Amino acid sequence: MTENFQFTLKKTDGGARLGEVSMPRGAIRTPAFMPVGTVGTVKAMYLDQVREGGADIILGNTYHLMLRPTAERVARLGGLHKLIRWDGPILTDSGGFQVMSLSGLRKLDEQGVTFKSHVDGSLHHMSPERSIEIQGLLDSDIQMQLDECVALPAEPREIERAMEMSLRWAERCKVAFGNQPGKAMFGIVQGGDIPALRVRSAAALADLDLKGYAVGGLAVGEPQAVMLKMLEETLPVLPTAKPRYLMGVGTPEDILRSVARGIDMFDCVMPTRSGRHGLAFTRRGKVNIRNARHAEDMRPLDEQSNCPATRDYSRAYLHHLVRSNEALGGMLLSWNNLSYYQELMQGIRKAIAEGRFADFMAETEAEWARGDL
Ligand code: PRF
Repeated sequence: MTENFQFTLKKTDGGARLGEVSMPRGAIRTPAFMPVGTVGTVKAMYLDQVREGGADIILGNTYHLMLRPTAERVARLGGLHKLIRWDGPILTDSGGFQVMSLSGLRKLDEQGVTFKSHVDGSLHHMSPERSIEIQGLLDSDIQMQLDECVALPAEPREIERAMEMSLRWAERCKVAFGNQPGKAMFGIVQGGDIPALRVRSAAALADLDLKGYAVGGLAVGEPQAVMLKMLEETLPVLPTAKPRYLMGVGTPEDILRSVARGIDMFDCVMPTRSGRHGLAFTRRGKVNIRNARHAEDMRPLDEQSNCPATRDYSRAYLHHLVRSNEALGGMLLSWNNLSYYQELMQGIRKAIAEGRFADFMAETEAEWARGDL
């Protein structure tokens, strides 16, 4: 742990990078997967389980928390860490992306975004400065610039306009954030599926000399091959000495392939959300526990796992719980899934350290392809 925010690149193996972010609240081993705790809870999980599973950092959302319980209330209560009982680092997303996907009526212009709350219909305005102010009230350790993410496919003119505005917002967020040695504000590369725009965005953000960089605007409707191509265009333009975070991604396969191209941090609702819907991620690929073939199967999902949800509970019971819409079903499958994701990240880090990431990736994908046990 250090007083300053610091990134150490320890080793590279092909495009893959092994590193560590250190900051006052703890260290983040990279490549890292950050479980999503949108409203101050990683849904259906105790934070002790999240920590024990191997998470060094979790995510929170400005959009949700500003509406309820409100950033000011969180600040009065002593900050997000104290409120939710997580003493490690927390990264908060800036709000723009969630406004676009969740709120009703919204208007976006140079000043920011005006939107209607999905909670009570009230009207709110968020500027780049207000987003940073809220993230500060939450006491977030890694704050994200306000940006505009355009869903794909989109018109090139529209992608360019949003990317240029996001760059101007990055500058405003940098000023609003100021100098906070133990914390960081990351810029977000936009530019849709257009290589030249991605390069321009990454180069302009690199000039701002931020503490880290996210790649946004991907996994928003384009094929995986396009996403990977955009990473190949973008990452060489970003400084190697700063962490790179791919926002909202993804499947275990997306993660492996993005690590291979130089991504250090990921977040995604997939392990928890799909767990609550009965989908289990395992060493042998995806398993839909609702399927009738599990109804009388007393074997666990994977007896070789260290996670109790994976190793100790029968498929028959998980099947019954999920089919009965019981809360415990979602809890056990979220636990299984987050454990699997963290086990994957641990395997990735070990493989890079040993200089055999390409082999690890091939072996892991081959295991998934063999299908369920
Ligand atoms: N911007 C922000 N948050 C995000 C995204 C983005 O582009 C994405 C896109 N995959 C997920 N979360 N601010």
